[in-house]
Amino acid sequence: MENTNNIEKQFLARQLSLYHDLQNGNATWQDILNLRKEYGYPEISVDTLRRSFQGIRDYDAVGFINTNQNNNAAITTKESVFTDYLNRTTTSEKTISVLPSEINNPDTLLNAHGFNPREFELVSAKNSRWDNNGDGDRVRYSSKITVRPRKDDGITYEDIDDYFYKLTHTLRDSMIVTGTPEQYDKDGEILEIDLQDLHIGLFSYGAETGEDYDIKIACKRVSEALSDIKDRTQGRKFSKIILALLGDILHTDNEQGTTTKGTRQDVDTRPTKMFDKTLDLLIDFIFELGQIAPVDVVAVAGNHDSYISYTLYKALEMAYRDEPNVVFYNSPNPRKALRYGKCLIGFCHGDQKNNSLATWLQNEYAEDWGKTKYREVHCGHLHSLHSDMQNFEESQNGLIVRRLFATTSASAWEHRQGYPKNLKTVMCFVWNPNKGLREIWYNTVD
Ligand SMILES: [Mn+2]
Repeated sequence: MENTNNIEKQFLARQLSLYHDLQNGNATWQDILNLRKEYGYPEISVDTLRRSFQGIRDYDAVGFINTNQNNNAAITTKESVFTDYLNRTTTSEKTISVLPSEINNPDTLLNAHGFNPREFELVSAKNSRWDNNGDGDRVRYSSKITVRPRKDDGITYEDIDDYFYKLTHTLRDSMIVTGTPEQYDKDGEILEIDLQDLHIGLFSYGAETGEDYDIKIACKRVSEALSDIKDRTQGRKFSKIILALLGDILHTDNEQGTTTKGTRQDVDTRPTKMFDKTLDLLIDFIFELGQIAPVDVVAVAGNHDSYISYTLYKALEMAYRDEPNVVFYNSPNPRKALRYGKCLIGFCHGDQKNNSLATWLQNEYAEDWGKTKYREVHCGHLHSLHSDMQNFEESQNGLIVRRLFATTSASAWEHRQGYPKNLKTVMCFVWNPNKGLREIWYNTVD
């Protein structure tokens, strides 16, 4: 008997719930008839049913019917979603539980019905307070809303926030290799790109030296070289890109506008700005390379920037700390080497004693030396061919040493010395791990 009683209570509760839905326009008399049928009650006509509710209607109208009973938990209400494709609207009907103060907030209603407020806007809403059985201060409502997709130009405050957030976080958010880089082939060749002697921060007055140079020009040259390099990689695949940062990327090392050892320089601007612009430039540079293939960044200090370059490289490494396809070789050691198959490439700035340029690699990387057949040392520092070491390229003792060109212009001091004008070029080397060096690219910008 107890059980039968519970079922009857459940029926009565559901019927009452439907009756309230009906008054709110969310149910029909036929829904109530269907419910009666489900519980085994004899069929009656709609008219009879309606009349039978007259008494309930009277009591309910003055609040005598308390629906806030324990067995209301058994009440199930219908949920429905109807989409009108012609008018591009969707009508959702369900029981929601929200704070009474929020019931007129379109975003609250959209969220409660499972629509993203940034994608949909509210066309109409009808909410009938049901009971106080919500969570905490929340109240349950029988809710029916009609929504439509926002137009494309429907910009929200969140969109604006997003836009500015992305401006400063673009690189981190859309990071390089969410999948496989576009031109990656594990059996492909290796592209080495060398940046050295950019001397970002150097100021040169064209009337005095024949050629203007400042931060803007410095960064522009690097960007131009990069787009040239990207053009040349079109249709090709690489297993790896090496970005070698070989020192004197920054022109000065301190607030006094001098090199590390204290030689005064002609500077374009504040050292903080020099640092910021260079960091942005290199973050962008690596980002672009990362679209092509995984990147190894190997970095050494120069004689102009031996301290500040260390912080620059560390900042760069931090920018890519969550990116497993960008690997940094960033120790403070001024000489480093990387081995790929039968190739061993040594990197240094080039300001050490000339007679050690051709010997440090076999001394400091003896094991790698023994395992390789093709060995080179790449360095910068002199910007061009003038030097004690007369040749741009020297081959001796199973090693080729290459002095690389730079993209910087001459300072007033260098111009006065009469040094020859440089070829302004970013040099690239294409390596085959088994066959050694295959190509040298000159990406000349000016
Ligand atoms: Mn140098």
